[in-house]
Amino acid sequence: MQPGSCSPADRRLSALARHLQGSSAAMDHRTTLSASPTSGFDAAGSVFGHLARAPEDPILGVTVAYNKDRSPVKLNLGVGAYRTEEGKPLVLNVVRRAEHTLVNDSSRVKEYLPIVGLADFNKLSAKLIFGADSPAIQENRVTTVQCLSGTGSLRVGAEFLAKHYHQRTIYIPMPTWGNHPKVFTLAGLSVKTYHYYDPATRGLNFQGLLEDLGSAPSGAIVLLHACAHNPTGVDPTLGQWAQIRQLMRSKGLLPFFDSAYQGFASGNLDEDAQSVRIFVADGGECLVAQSYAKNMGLYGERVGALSIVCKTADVASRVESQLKLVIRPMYSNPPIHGASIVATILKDRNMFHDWTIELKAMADRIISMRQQLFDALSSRGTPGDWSHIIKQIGMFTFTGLNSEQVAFMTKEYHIYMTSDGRISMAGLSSRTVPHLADAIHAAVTRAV
Ligand code: KET
Repeated sequence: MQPGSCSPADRRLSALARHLQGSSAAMDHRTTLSASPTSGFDAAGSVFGHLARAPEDPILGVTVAYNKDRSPVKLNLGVGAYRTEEGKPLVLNVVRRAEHTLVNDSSRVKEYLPIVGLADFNKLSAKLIFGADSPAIQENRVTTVQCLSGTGSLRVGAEFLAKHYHQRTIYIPMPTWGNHPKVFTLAGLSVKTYHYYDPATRGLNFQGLLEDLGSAPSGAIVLLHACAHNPTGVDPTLGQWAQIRQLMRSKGLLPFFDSAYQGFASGNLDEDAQSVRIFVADGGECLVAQSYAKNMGLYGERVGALSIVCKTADVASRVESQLKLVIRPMYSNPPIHGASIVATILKDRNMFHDWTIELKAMADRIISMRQQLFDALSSRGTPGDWSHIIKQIGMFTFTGLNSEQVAFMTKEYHIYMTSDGRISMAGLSSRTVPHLADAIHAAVTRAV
């Protein structure tokens, strides 16, 4: 497929764009209506009576449905959130320690942070993703702003690009995290897709990716998952990353990395940052959105960062001045607590070390769940090749189960997952693997 030609995914994106435009047009219309004292109200007198009920979010809505289920065997493999072997959410020990340090420090106050957030947090976040010895950091060519987790970082980056970058088209992989097209479209970018996943091999469609990016218009923005691609669990090899970089730089395509899983793919923070570092090493420009939701388990603290690597220190400081104009009217300045936890851990050698151990333990538990699920399906003789369960990496397995099979597993086995067949391996435990394997076996042997 040529980029620009109309694939089903592109058509869905255009429909989303039309829908979003339609709702603002409708809003203008209603503004006019409600100015009249006799219209804009429903029978009960509500000015909002005309609203249709919106569907639940495809990922977070899975948790809503799960919470309503009263079955004792119910299992939530929807949202990408780590659970222990006991199926409980985990607060890392190192996070507890950092919080104690913060609470016991009576010199700490609750003043507003600057618009760009906590200075230490920003510096240390840049080092974490680009490497402590990164020339871009040493040359002050990187501006980093604290944002509301990964999503907020993507949104601020997208708003900045829509306002100041000459190309408004962003290419996202197909498939990708379901929120990507919405974040970018609402920020004012026009979204197109590039081939990424090959359902036949359950691996990377590298040829399709190269062809699509090769025919993208010069200057287009390209969204890349730094590691542990969501939902497929399929990443390019380092050699393939080198080729992607070469192609993108030769065409002047602008990389926008989404790094939501640093440390979760391999268990090693540096290894999982290699894709980003390959791009930064050539001296070119790029954007990176970082999240601490998964790798520090700080989901609800909403802590992340947007970094923009520029050609010169002077450009970077002007970019930062403009980022402040994007952030100030959006949420003024970011919250202090989560960023303080991260900064406390990243700047203390011992705490940093302890974090890497806990992170590796989470990554290893996920890898062991992969093996256990694969073994459980093999021992049941479940039809099909399930080796992708152990080949894919990161938090998710893209099982290949279709939406009917997923619906069957939810109805009959109380197993909750997104309708595209993605399961969060982090939500599994040795205790629940047999139940999931039974459900998959039944779904592929009995369901349509
Ligand atoms: N990028 C990717 C690729 C991603 O999977 C997520 C979250 C985010 C960004 C945003 O994370 P934040 O919490 O804003 O730092 N994904 C999981 C949760 C969600 O959908 O919000 C998920 O896919 O289950």
